[in-house]
Amino acid sequence: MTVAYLGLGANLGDARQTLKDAVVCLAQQHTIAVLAKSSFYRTAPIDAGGDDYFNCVVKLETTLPVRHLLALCHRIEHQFGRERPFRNAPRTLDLDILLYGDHCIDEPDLIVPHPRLTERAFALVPLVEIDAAIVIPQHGRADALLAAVASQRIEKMKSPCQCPILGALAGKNTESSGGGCR
Ligand code: PH2
Ligand code: MG
Ligand code: MG
Repeated sequence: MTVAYLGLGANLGDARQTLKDAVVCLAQQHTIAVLAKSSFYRTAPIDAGGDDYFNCVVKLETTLPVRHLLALCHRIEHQFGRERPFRNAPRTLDLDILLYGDHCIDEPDLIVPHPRLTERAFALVPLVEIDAAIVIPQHGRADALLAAVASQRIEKMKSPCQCPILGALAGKNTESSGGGCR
């Protein structure tokens, strides 16, 4: 079992609903246990155009090797209608592996910790919300990096979980949320 952290982002379509459904979809996977989910945040696009993003971070435990987890992320993005017309194009759903245990991977198509994690408030802030003392391999404590990204606009949503998503996560029940894998 490995503890991993995924960053979720969306800025096309009903982005907030998509994030809710995507978290339920992750929780429905037999190979994954969702341990925690951050608040949802409305964030300014960084190095990207389009509307504001909604972002959150999910902490999970998985039996999947990292390559299988990456393939699962791509499959779920596809199920949620992800298209890739150009780099950093607006997207219905982006699922990034931020951390995978304390592994450091540097391969052409997979870099872990995520190479831009330390520079982005939309990933760091929800990560620290979940685990205040988390350490990013090769970088140190994540909370020590927050000051450097303080100029990036990020707004915590008041009640991201008014929907029955927490119940859905607890019981792995899709009926109550109407969400989950598409
Ligand atoms: N993702 C990007 C590029 N820029 N900006 C915000 N606010 N949120 C994102 O998730 C995001 C971004 C590339 O994946
Ligand atoms: Mg991304
Ligand atoms: Mg991505």
